[in-house]
Amino acid sequence: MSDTKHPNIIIIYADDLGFGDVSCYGANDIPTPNLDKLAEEGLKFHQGYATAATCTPSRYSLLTGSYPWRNPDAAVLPGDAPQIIGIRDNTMPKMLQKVGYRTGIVGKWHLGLGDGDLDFNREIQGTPNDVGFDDSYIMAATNDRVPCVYIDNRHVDDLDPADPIEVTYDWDKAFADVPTGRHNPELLDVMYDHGHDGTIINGVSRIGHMRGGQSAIWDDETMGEVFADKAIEFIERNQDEPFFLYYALHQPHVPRIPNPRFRGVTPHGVRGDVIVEMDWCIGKVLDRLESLGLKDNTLVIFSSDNGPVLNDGYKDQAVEFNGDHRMAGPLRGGKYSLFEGGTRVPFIVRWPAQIQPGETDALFNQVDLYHSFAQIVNQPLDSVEAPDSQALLETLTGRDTHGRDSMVLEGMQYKKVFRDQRYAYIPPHDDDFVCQYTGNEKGNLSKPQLFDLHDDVGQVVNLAEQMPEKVAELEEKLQDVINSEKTR
Ligand code: NG6
Ligand code: CA
Repeated sequence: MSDTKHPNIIIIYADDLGFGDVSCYGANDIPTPNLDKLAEEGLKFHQGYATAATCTPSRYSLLTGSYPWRNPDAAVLPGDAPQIIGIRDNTMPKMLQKVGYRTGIVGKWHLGLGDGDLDFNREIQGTPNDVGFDDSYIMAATNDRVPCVYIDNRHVDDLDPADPIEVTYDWDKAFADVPTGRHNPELLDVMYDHGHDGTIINGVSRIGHMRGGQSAIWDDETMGEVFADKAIEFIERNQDEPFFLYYALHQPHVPRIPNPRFRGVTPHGVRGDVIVEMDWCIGKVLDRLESLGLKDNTLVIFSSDNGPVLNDGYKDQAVEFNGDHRMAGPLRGGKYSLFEGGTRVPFIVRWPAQIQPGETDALFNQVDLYHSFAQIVNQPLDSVEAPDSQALLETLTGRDTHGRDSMVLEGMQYKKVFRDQRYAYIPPHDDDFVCQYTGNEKGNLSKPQLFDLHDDVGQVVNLAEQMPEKVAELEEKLQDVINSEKTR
């Protein structure tokens, strides 16, 4: 049984959901009643951050307690990439296993699989099960990448051995007999825009190529429900012991393919519709938690892996239907961005037994969950464990309203921002200001940028020339973190 030293823990993690994308964070015409209820019953953070503005790096940090740029492999991965968390590495679920938790992941993984010779037709070595999860039911990478199949622990679910799966990300090795978006656009339900012109699965071309595995191919329209049901099964199976569930939703990442009953429920086309679908899935899981009598002593955390984007590879009319919806709320930038919209995301924490409902301005980063959970279960961390994770249980539970003094955030490809309690400092970076594919502002400039977030949360006025001492101070602090030993 759980007790307040061993509450159940559920991390609900959206994919590409922006700071302003749910109704409790200001999206008035995207109804998210289940998240609104979670926010009413819990603590709503105004300054909760993902560690990076893309997926793999943020997920890496969440689970390892280490900044992603410390690991050169922590970049957005293809679906056949080797696992980037080593089997001997410390992870949040391993730490919880040590104190008796049952651990599970359902949904998006995107941290690689296998150890270099990945074969989807065999038992896979190098899965979430090898880095701390007792149970896993996942997609390998993203819903726009092959292989488009679910993986149940170490096996592709529903695979017919007579129809093996082959996967490649190399156009030179593409399967001549398999239709692609590039060569067979007449077969598409949704036209690709950039990069997503490989194998056509369910009328949608993906990044990469796959052949075979027909019985195992997922149905995009039911994916939300499949993951919600698997999450519920995990909770039901483990209701009598403390459990940790990492429930990683695929919404609202592209391709956005809502279940038909959610089509048209918002004025914002498929992007709005899949956010409402996401909220419904979360409600289904949280309702079951409540009906099992587990709500009071379960710590539920809701957040997102990075900021929002409209056109991320398909002409799905997200751009046309966005209207005046502000995906990142008052923040500048979105996915891929060094500006606040890249990493500041919805962050809600509910634990009725221990947390008073309310709101907080405290600075909190998802990388801190590891150490903060260790505080709850009273598990000491060794000297190299979760090196960037701060012990912020008091902040997480609302008793402290300050949080971190500072943190390093990542835009793309290890490019960094230094954030203290008041300022965001973006060093000079030699790269594009605007992302050529998505139109999102990545925010790179050849000169330093400094923003006062107290007075200018939208990051309009660059103070760097006016405040050279502040720039120098924050640059030095950034270098200190970069050069610090990877120990605590
Ligand atoms: C990018 C893809 C984008 C998306 C992203 C991963 C192109 C041009 N863009 O490389 O569509 O798949 O990777 O998203 O291919 S994430 O949320 O998993 O980081
Ligand atoms: Ca993402």
